[in-house]
Amino acid sequence: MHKEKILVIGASGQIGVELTLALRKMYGAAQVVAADLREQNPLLAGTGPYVSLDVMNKEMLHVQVIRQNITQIYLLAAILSATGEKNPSLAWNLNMQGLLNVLDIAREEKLSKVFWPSSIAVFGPSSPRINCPQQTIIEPTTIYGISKYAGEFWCHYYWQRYGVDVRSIRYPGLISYKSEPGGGTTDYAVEIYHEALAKQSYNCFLKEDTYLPMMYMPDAIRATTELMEAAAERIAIRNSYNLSAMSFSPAEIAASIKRQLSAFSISYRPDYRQAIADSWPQSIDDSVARRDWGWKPQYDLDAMTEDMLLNLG
Ligand code: NAD
Ligand code: AKB
Repeated sequence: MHKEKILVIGASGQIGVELTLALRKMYGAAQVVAADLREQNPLLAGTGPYVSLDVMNKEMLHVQVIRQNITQIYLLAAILSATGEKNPSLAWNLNMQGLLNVLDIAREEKLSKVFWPSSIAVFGPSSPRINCPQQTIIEPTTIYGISKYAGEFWCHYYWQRYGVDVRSIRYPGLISYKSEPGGGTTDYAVEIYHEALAKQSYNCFLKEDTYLPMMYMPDAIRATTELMEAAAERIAIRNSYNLSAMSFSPAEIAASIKRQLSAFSISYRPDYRQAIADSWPQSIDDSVARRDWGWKPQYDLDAMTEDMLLNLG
Protein backbone atom coordinates (compact mmCIF):
# COMPACT_ATOMS: atom_id res chain seq x y z
CA MET A 1 0.00 0.00 0.00
CA HIS A 2 1.22 3.51 -0.87
CA LYS A 3 1.29 6.05 1.95
CA GLU A 4 2.14 8.95 -0.36
CA LYS A 5 -0.08 12.05 -0.53
CA ILE A 6 0.41 13.87 -3.81
CA LEU A 7 -0.21 17.50 -4.80
CA VAL A 8 -0.54 18.12 -8.56
CA ILE A 9 -0.08 21.85 -9.27
CA GLY A 10 -1.43 22.88 -12.69
CA ALA A 11 -3.87 19.95 -12.54
CA SER A 12 -6.39 21.61 -14.89
CA GLY A 13 -3.97 21.82 -17.81
CA GLN A 14 -3.37 19.57 -20.80
CA ILE A 15 -1.10 17.17 -18.88
CA GLY A 16 -2.48 17.85 -15.40
CA VAL A 17 -5.96 16.43 -15.99
CA GLU A 18 -4.70 13.10 -17.34
CA LEU A 19 -1.83 12.83 -14.86
CA THR A 20 -4.15 13.52 -11.92
CA LEU A 21 -6.59 10.84 -13.11
CA ALA A 22 -3.74 8.35 -13.64
CA LEU A 23 -2.23 9.07 -10.20
CA ARG A 24 -5.67 8.68 -8.58
CA LYS A 25 -5.93 5.23 -10.15
CA MET A 26 -2.50 4.29 -8.81
CA TYR A 27 -2.60 5.82 -5.33
CA GLY A 28 -6.33 6.21 -4.58
CA ALA A 29 -8.53 9.26 -5.23
CA ALA A 30 -8.18 10.77 -1.75
CA GLN A 31 -4.37 10.57 -1.92
CA VAL A 32 -4.07 12.93 -4.92
CA VAL A 33 -4.96 16.60 -4.43
CA ALA A 34 -5.49 18.51 -7.67
CA ALA A 35 -4.48 22.20 -7.49
CA ASP A 36 -4.74 24.97 -10.07
CA LEU A 37 -5.26 28.70 -10.44
CA ARG A 38 -8.54 27.76 -12.16
CA GLU A 39 -11.37 27.39 -9.64
CA GLN A 40 -12.55 24.03 -10.96
CA ASN A 41 -12.35 21.60 -13.85
CA PRO A 42 -15.33 19.62 -15.15
CA LEU A 43 -13.03 16.76 -16.24
CA LEU A 44 -11.85 16.33 -12.65
CA ALA A 45 -15.18 17.03 -10.92
CA GLY A 46 -16.15 14.22 -8.55
CA THR A 47 -12.88 12.31 -9.03
CA GLY A 48 -11.09 13.52 -5.86
CA PRO A 49 -9.98 16.60 -3.89
CA TYR A 50 -9.45 19.90 -5.79
CA VAL A 51 -8.09 23.17 -4.40
CA SER A 52 -7.73 26.55 -6.06
CA LEU A 53 -4.17 27.72 -5.50
CA ASP A 54 -1.57 30.13 -6.92
CA VAL A 55 1.90 28.54 -6.99
CA MET A 56 3.36 32.06 -6.82
CA ASN A 57 1.91 32.48 -3.32
CA LYS A 58 4.51 30.52 -1.40
CA GLU A 59 2.88 30.95 2.01
CA MET A 60 -0.48 29.63 0.85
CA LEU A 61 1.23 26.77 -0.97
CA HIS A 62 3.20 25.93 2.17
CA VAL A 63 0.02 25.95 4.27
CA GLN A 64 -1.67 23.54 1.84
CA VAL A 65 1.33 21.19 1.88
CA ILE A 66 1.31 21.06 5.69
CA ARG A 67 -2.49 20.97 6.08
CA GLN A 68 -2.94 18.17 3.56
CA ASN A 69 0.12 16.16 4.73
CA ILE A 70 1.58 16.28 1.22
CA THR A 71 4.60 14.02 0.60
CA GLN A 72 5.08 14.54 -3.19
CA ILE A 73 4.53 17.45 -5.57
CA TYR A 74 4.07 17.33 -9.34
CA LEU A 75 4.54 20.90 -10.59
CA LEU A 76 2.92 21.46 -14.00
CA ALA A 77 1.96 25.15 -13.80
CA ALA A 78 3.91 27.06 -16.45
CA ILE A 79 3.62 29.37 -19.44
CA LEU A 80 4.49 27.54 -22.65
CA SER A 81 6.52 28.59 -25.68
CA ALA A 82 4.05 30.54 -27.86
CA THR A 83 2.36 32.39 -24.97
CA GLY A 84 5.79 32.99 -23.42
CA GLU A 85 6.99 34.97 -26.44
CA LYS A 86 4.01 37.31 -26.01
CA ASN A 87 4.92 38.09 -22.39
CA PRO A 88 8.51 37.05 -21.62
CA SER A 89 8.72 38.53 -18.11
CA LEU A 90 5.49 36.84 -17.03
CA ALA A 91 6.76 33.50 -18.40
CA TRP A 92 10.10 33.88 -16.64
CA ASN A 93 8.46 34.86 -13.33
CA LEU A 94 5.95 32.01 -13.24
CA ASN A 95 8.26 29.33 -14.61
CA MET A 96 11.13 30.22 -12.25
CA GLN A 97 9.44 31.42 -9.06
CA GLY A 98 6.85 28.65 -9.15
CA LEU A 99 9.65 26.07 -9.31
CA LEU A 100 11.73 27.76 -6.59
CA ASN A 101 8.70 27.91 -4.27
CA VAL A 102 8.10 24.19 -4.73
CA LEU A 103 11.76 23.21 -4.34
CA ASP A 104 12.10 25.29 -1.16
CA ILE A 105 8.99 23.78 0.39
CA ALA A 106 10.14 20.30 -0.65
CA ARG A 107 13.43 20.92 1.17
CA GLU A 108 11.83 22.42 4.27
CA GLU A 109 9.11 19.77 4.58
CA LYS A 110 11.41 16.91 3.53
CA LEU A 111 9.02 15.76 0.78
CA SER A 112 9.81 12.32 -0.61
CA LYS A 113 9.77 13.34 -4.32
CA VAL A 114 9.15 16.22 -6.71
CA PHE A 115 8.31 15.99 -10.43
CA TRP A 116 8.91 18.98 -12.68
CA PRO A 117 8.79 18.80 -16.48
CA SER A 118 11.33 20.39 -18.75
CA SER A 119 10.92 20.42 -22.54
CA ILE A 120 12.67 19.83 -25.84
CA ALA A 121 12.48 23.66 -25.92
CA VAL A 122 15.73 23.77 -23.92
CA PHE A 123 17.52 23.03 -27.19
CA GLY A 124 18.32 25.85 -29.60
CA PRO A 125 19.58 26.37 -33.14
CA SER A 126 23.14 25.34 -32.20
CA SER A 127 22.03 21.93 -30.86
CA PRO A 128 22.13 18.91 -33.22
CA ARG A 129 18.89 18.85 -35.22
CA ILE A 130 18.63 15.09 -35.67
CA ASN A 131 18.69 12.67 -32.71
CA CYS A 132 19.66 15.47 -30.33
CA PRO A 133 21.61 13.82 -27.49
CA GLN A 134 21.12 14.09 -23.72
CA GLN A 135 24.26 16.18 -23.29
CA THR A 136 25.13 18.62 -26.04
CA ILE A 137 25.32 22.33 -26.83
CA ILE A 138 22.21 23.88 -25.26
CA GLU A 139 21.56 27.51 -26.17
CA PRO A 140 17.77 28.13 -26.14
CA THR A 141 16.44 31.22 -27.91
CA THR A 142 12.88 31.36 -26.50
CA ILE A 143 12.09 32.66 -23.00
CA TYR A 144 10.28 29.36 -22.37
CA GLY A 145 13.42 27.38 -23.30
CA ILE A 146 15.62 29.67 -21.21
CA SER A 147 13.32 29.22 -18.18
CA LYS A 148 13.28 25.44 -18.64
CA TYR A 149 17.05 25.19 -18.92
CA ALA A 150 17.55 27.38 -15.84
CA GLY A 151 14.95 25.24 -14.04
CA GLU A 152 16.91 22.10 -14.87
CA PHE A 153 19.94 23.55 -13.11
CA TRP A 154 17.84 24.46 -10.06
CA CYS A 155 16.52 20.87 -9.90
CA HIS A 156 20.05 19.50 -10.06
CA TYR A 157 21.19 22.01 -7.42
CA TYR A 158 18.44 21.10 -4.92
CA TRP A 159 19.17 17.41 -5.40
CA GLN A 160 22.94 17.79 -5.01
CA ARG A 161 22.94 20.40 -2.23
CA TYR A 162 19.84 19.48 -0.19
CA GLY A 163 19.09 15.90 -1.26
CA VAL A 164 15.64 16.76 -2.71
CA ASP A 165 14.62 13.78 -4.87
CA VAL A 166 13.51 15.82 -7.87
CA ARG A 167 12.95 14.05 -11.20
CA SER A 168 12.36 15.54 -14.61
CA ILE A 169 11.63 14.77 -18.27
CA ARG A 170 12.18 16.93 -21.33
CA TYR A 171 8.74 16.26 -22.83
CA PRO A 172 8.36 16.53 -26.60
CA GLY A 173 5.17 18.12 -28.00
CA LEU A 174 2.24 16.26 -26.44
CA ILE A 175 -0.92 15.25 -28.27
CA SER A 176 -4.13 14.45 -26.39
CA TYR A 177 -7.92 14.54 -26.69
CA LYS A 178 -9.10 15.09 -23.08
CA SER A 179 -7.85 18.57 -22.15
CA GLU A 180 -7.01 21.50 -24.44
CA PRO A 181 -3.34 22.42 -24.96
CA GLY A 182 -2.22 25.62 -23.25
CA GLY A 183 -0.29 27.85 -25.69
CA GLY A 184 2.56 25.84 -27.16
CA THR A 185 4.15 25.70 -30.62
CA THR A 186 3.31 22.00 -31.00
CA ASP A 187 -0.42 22.65 -30.36
CA TYR A 188 -1.11 22.43 -34.09
CA ALA A 189 -0.82 18.64 -33.80
CA VAL A 190 -3.82 18.66 -31.43
CA GLU A 191 -5.89 21.30 -33.27
CA ILE A 192 -5.55 19.41 -36.56
CA TYR A 193 -7.55 16.44 -35.24
CA HIS A 194 -10.35 18.64 -33.88
CA GLU A 195 -10.63 20.55 -37.16
CA ALA A 196 -10.34 17.40 -39.29
CA LEU A 197 -13.48 16.07 -37.62
CA ALA A 198 -15.32 19.41 -37.48
CA LYS A 199 -14.43 20.87 -40.90
CA GLN A 200 -12.45 18.23 -42.87
CA SER A 201 -9.73 20.87 -43.30
CA TYR A 202 -7.01 22.62 -41.29
CA ASN A 203 -4.99 25.78 -41.82
CA CYS A 204 -1.63 25.08 -40.18
CA PHE A 205 0.52 27.78 -38.51
CA LEU A 206 3.72 25.84 -39.30
CA LYS A 207 5.22 25.01 -42.71
CA GLU A 208 4.51 21.58 -44.17
CA ASP A 209 8.07 20.24 -43.70
CA THR A 210 8.57 21.36 -40.06
CA TYR A 211 9.63 18.19 -38.24
CA LEU A 212 9.30 18.23 -34.44
CA PRO A 213 9.63 15.63 -31.67
CA MET A 214 6.14 14.53 -30.53
CA MET A 215 4.48 12.04 -28.18
CA TYR A 216 0.97 10.75 -27.52
CA MET A 217 -0.31 11.55 -24.02
CA PRO A 218 -0.69 7.94 -22.78
CA ASP A 219 3.04 7.44 -23.41
CA ALA A 220 3.87 10.71 -21.61
CA ILE A 221 1.77 9.78 -18.57
CA ARG A 222 3.34 6.31 -18.42
CA ALA A 223 6.84 7.79 -18.75
CA THR A 224 6.11 10.17 -15.88
CA THR A 225 4.80 7.52 -13.51
CA GLU A 226 7.57 5.06 -14.47
CA LEU A 227 10.24 7.69 -13.79
CA MET A 228 8.65 8.58 -10.45
CA GLU A 229 8.33 4.93 -9.39
CA ALA A 230 11.90 4.00 -10.38
CA ALA A 231 14.41 3.31 -7.60
CA ALA A 232 16.37 6.49 -6.81
CA GLU A 233 19.72 4.86 -7.62
CA ARG A 234 18.58 4.32 -11.23
CA ILE A 235 18.04 8.06 -11.77
CA ALA A 236 21.48 9.20 -12.90
CA ILE A 237 20.24 12.38 -14.59
CA ARG A 238 19.11 15.01 -12.10
CA ASN A 239 18.63 17.90 -14.49
CA SER A 240 16.16 16.34 -16.97
CA TYR A 241 15.89 13.25 -19.19
CA ASN A 242 15.54 13.41 -22.97
CA LEU A 243 12.40 11.50 -23.99
CA SER A 244 11.29 10.51 -27.47
CA ALA A 245 8.48 8.67 -29.26
CA MET A 246 8.04 10.02 -32.81
CA SER A 247 8.95 12.87 -35.11
CA PHE A 248 6.68 14.12 -37.88
CA SER A 249 5.86 17.18 -39.98
CA PRO A 250 2.46 18.82 -40.60
CA ALA A 251 2.41 17.14 -44.04
CA GLU A 252 2.94 13.72 -42.44
CA ILE A 253 0.27 14.09 -39.75
CA ALA A 254 -2.11 15.33 -42.46
CA ALA A 255 -1.34 12.24 -44.56
CA SER A 256 -1.96 10.03 -41.52
CA ILE A 257 -5.37 11.68 -40.96
CA LYS A 258 -6.19 11.42 -44.68
CA ARG A 259 -5.64 7.66 -44.54
CA GLN A 260 -8.64 7.55 -42.17
CA LEU A 261 -10.65 10.57 -43.39
CA SER A 262 -10.14 10.71 -47.15
CA ALA A 263 -11.88 14.11 -47.54
CA PHE A 264 -9.39 15.87 -45.22
CA SER A 265 -7.18 18.63 -46.62
CA ILE A 266 -4.51 20.90 -45.13
CA SER A 267 -3.28 24.41 -46.02
CA TYR A 268 -0.39 26.39 -44.53
CA ARG A 269 -0.08 29.92 -43.18
CA PRO A 270 3.07 30.04 -41.00
CA ASP A 271 3.12 32.69 -38.25
CA TYR A 272 5.52 33.73 -35.43
CA ARG A 273 5.53 30.16 -34.12
CA GLN A 274 7.50 28.99 -37.18
CA ALA A 275 10.66 30.65 -35.81
CA ILE A 276 10.18 28.89 -32.47
CA ALA A 277 9.74 25.51 -34.17
CA ASP A 278 12.79 26.15 -36.38
CA SER A 279 14.95 26.69 -33.30
CA TRP A 280 14.17 23.21 -31.91
CA PRO A 281 15.59 19.80 -32.92
CA GLN A 282 13.63 17.60 -35.29
CA SER A 283 14.22 14.44 -33.28
CA ILE A 284 15.61 13.43 -29.88
CA ASP A 285 17.97 10.68 -28.69
CA ASP A 286 16.46 9.22 -25.50
CA SER A 287 18.89 6.31 -25.07
CA VAL A 288 19.86 7.45 -21.55
CA ALA A 289 16.23 7.25 -20.32
CA ARG A 290 15.91 3.84 -21.98
CA ARG A 291 19.08 2.65 -20.25
CA ASP A 292 18.47 4.13 -16.79
CA TRP A 293 14.79 3.39 -16.12
CA GLY A 294 13.70 1.25 -19.07
CA TRP A 295 11.73 3.86 -21.05
CA LYS A 296 10.05 2.59 -24.25
CA PRO A 297 7.27 4.38 -26.20
CA GLN A 298 4.22 2.49 -27.50
CA TYR A 299 2.46 4.84 -29.93
CA ASP A 300 3.61 5.78 -33.44
CA LEU A 301 1.89 8.36 -35.66
CA ASP A 302 -0.75 6.09 -37.23
CA ALA A 303 -1.64 4.39 -33.93
CA MET A 304 -2.06 7.85 -32.36
CA THR A 305 -4.20 9.11 -35.25
CA GLU A 306 -6.51 6.12 -35.00
CA ASP A 307 -6.95 6.61 -31.25
CA MET A 308 -7.39 10.40 -31.47
CA LEU A 309 -10.07 10.18 -34.16
CA LEU A 310 -11.84 7.38 -32.32
CA ASN A 311 -11.98 9.35 -29.07
CA LEU A 312 -12.83 12.73 -30.60
CA GLY A 313 -15.31 11.36 -33.11
P1 NAD B 1 -1.13 23.95 -19.62
O1 NAD B 1 -0.92 25.36 -19.98
O2 NAD B 1 -2.14 23.16 -20.37
O3 NAD B 1 -1.51 23.84 -18.08
C1 NAD B 1 -0.89 24.60 -17.09
C2 NAD B 1 -1.86 24.74 -15.93
O4 NAD B 1 -1.22 25.53 -14.92
C3 NAD B 1 -3.16 25.46 -16.31
O5 NAD B 1 -4.28 24.71 -15.91
C4 NAD B 1 -3.08 26.77 -15.55
O6 NAD B 1 -4.35 27.25 -15.10
C5 NAD B 1 -2.19 26.40 -14.37
N1 NAD B 1 -1.51 27.55 -13.80
C6 NAD B 1 -1.01 28.63 -14.45
N2 NAD B 1 -0.50 29.51 -13.58
C7 NAD B 1 -0.69 28.99 -12.34
C8 NAD B 1 -0.38 29.44 -11.04
N3 NAD B 1 0.21 30.61 -10.82
N4 NAD B 1 -0.70 28.64 -9.99
C9 NAD B 1 -1.33 27.45 -10.19
N5 NAD B 1 -1.65 26.98 -11.41
C10 NAD B 1 -1.34 27.74 -12.48
O7 NAD B 1 0.29 23.23 -19.68
P2 NAD B 1 0.62 21.69 -19.97
O8 NAD B 1 0.71 21.53 -21.44
O9 NAD B 1 -0.27 20.80 -19.18
O10 NAD B 1 2.11 21.63 -19.43
C11 NAD B 1 2.41 21.24 -18.10
C12 NAD B 1 3.92 21.28 -17.92
O11 NAD B 1 4.54 20.42 -18.87
C13 NAD B 1 4.55 22.67 -18.16
O12 NAD B 1 5.63 22.83 -17.28
C14 NAD B 1 5.04 22.59 -19.58
O13 NAD B 1 6.12 23.45 -19.78
C15 NAD B 1 5.49 21.14 -19.65
N6 NAD B 1 5.52 20.64 -21.03
C16 NAD B 1 4.36 20.51 -21.74
C17 NAD B 1 4.42 20.05 -23.05
C18 NAD B 1 3.17 19.87 -23.88
O14 NAD B 1 3.28 19.56 -25.08
N7 NAD B 1 1.98 20.02 -23.30
C19 NAD B 1 5.66 19.72 -23.63
C20 NAD B 1 6.82 19.93 -22.89
C21 NAD B 1 6.74 20.36 -21.58
C1 AKB C 1 5.38 23.93 -26.58
O1 AKB C 1 5.18 23.81 -27.80
O2 AKB C 1 5.65 25.00 -26.03
C2 AKB C 1 5.34 22.69 -25.72
C3 AKB C 1 6.70 22.14 -25.54
C4 AKB C 1 7.31 21.34 -26.61
O3 AKB C 1 7.31 22.36 -24.52
N1 AKB C 1 4.44 21.75 -26.31
